Amino acid sequence: MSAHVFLINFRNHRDMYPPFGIMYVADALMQQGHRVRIFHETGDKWRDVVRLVRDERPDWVGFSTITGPQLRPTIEATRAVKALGAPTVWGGVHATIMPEEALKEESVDFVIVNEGEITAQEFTAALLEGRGFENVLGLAWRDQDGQPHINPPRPFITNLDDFRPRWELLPDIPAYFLQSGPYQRAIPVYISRGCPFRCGFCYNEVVMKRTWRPHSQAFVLEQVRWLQDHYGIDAVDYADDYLFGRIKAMQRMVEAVALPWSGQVRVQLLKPEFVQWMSDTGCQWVNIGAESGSQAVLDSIAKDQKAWMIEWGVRNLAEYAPHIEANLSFIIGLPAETPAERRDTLDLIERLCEIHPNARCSISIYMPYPGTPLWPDALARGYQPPQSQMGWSEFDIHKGNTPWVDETEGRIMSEICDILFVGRSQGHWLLKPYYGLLRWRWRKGFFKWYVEGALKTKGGQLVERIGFLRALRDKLAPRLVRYNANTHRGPAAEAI
Ligand code: B12
Ligand code: SF4
Repeated sequence: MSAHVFLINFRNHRDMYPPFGIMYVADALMQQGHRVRIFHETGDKWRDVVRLVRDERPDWVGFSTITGPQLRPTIEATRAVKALGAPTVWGGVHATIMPEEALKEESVDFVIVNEGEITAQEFTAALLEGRGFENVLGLAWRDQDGQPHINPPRPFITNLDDFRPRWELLPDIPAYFLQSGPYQRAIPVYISRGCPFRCGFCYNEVVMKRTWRPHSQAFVLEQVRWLQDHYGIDAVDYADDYLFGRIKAMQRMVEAVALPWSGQVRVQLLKPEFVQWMSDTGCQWVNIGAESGSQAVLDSIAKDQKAWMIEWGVRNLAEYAPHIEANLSFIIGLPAETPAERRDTLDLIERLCEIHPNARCSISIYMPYPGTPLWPDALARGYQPPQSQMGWSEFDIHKGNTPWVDETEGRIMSEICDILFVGRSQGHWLLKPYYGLLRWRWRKGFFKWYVEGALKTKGGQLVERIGFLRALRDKLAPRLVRYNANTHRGPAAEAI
């Protein structure tokens, strides 16, 4: 008996990363002869997907979930699919960290917890054969009386190579190309799972249990060569949580792939010799979880990193491989952070951007996730988790999510950081006073009465409504402002 399955991942308009989770689950199902369709759509397209469910009547419909705004279209679509009578299944990190909560959303029939490949196979078999679900490891479900059941967890897949991401199910692979330095056809690949570290805010300790598993070199090479032969990719972006889970082995992997690359590194790796190796092997950019400029905050989240190393690592990059772009991410509003420690982070961001012309520093506002090591602390400090799945969709790393970060100030801080230190926008002399004001705010840590932001939003809305003003803006904005188009994929007006 074979099933017809829809797997759906809603994305926001700026994110164009292949939906690896459902690409792997699709492979597991296809290996067993099932028919699978993948949808990777922006949230506003959810009705179109539901229309196809009505027309094609799949045996079950699966949704990939991440905590935050992406949940809203996921919930809308799940409700509509459920109303059509198709069984609904949630998977992905969000559903994994709160399966019982997810089942409280009445439209969710099943949750596949953690790695989905084998659980999806066994679940499909049980569904088609009309068997009970109690023996499917890693499945959460409701019985006929509506009682939730969380089955025992499924052990991790021992050989990652047993499953491969089904690229051929994506309708438009070139849509996932990124720019990587001078290379225009870089594509994300995913070659390991997990991370050996234990950062207190991260999903890794609770979901991946600090394990780290790579694909074999032969597997990675086969995938990359296929993408080269069929789509002419000219660089890769290693999308892994932590690329260098085993340093020497992964260096050999990068050398064997022999394509310009980007990926995650921790600052302690950035010794001169390592930076030289990165440069020699064609590294174009790196993502670095810097998190905080304060040692006390880093210790409170078990980052296992010295604060001075952030500046030291970025200095080494600037000295030995200045063409490598460093994307450093920071978290504001971690539970133990004092105002002075927040100041340390804001100051550090400014210094890093002075040290390295190719450093981009972004901030996220802390969001507590259930099960993460910091969760009990967040609750103890008065954080009240949302009571519904729609409530979790309000989470947003660009605004305050906890009682100790004001929602609006978080948003303002995030926007100013984006303009000054991610886009590194620079303006025509006419815009100088405006940028000066933003910089003053940053130095003073003053994120109230954001009049210039409100004026910009109102002005932007007006311009958007009037045809000739819109055309004028599109013509003038690129001349008035210089910004990093790679990090600011939106229109020029968003970078000002
Ligand atoms: C690449 C990546 C992105 C990409 C693309 C994400 C995508 N298309 O899914 C981009 C850059 C767009 C991105 C954005 C964000 N991300 Co992100 N991202 C990742 C990263 C590094 C890899 C995701 C991935 O491809 N994994 C590989 C696959 C194989 O694993 P998987 O997705 O977990 O899938 C497996 C299982 O979960 C399950 N499964 C997944 N989906 C489904 C669906 C069904 C039906 C079934 C049965 C099973 C199943 O089976 C899969 C195979 O075993 C993860 C960390 C990680 N390692 O997972 C963070 C991660 C998922 N991201 C995270 C976050 C917070 C975000 C953002 C909210 C951050 C932001 N900038 O706002 C946004 C949200 C984007 C959105 N769509 O709303 C968090 C999520 C935490 C949470 N509580 O949900 C993570 C875990 C990072 C972290 N360390 O905390 N992200
Ligand atoms: S190093 Fe990155 S992926 Fe690993 S636990 Fe820390 S935040 Fe998570």
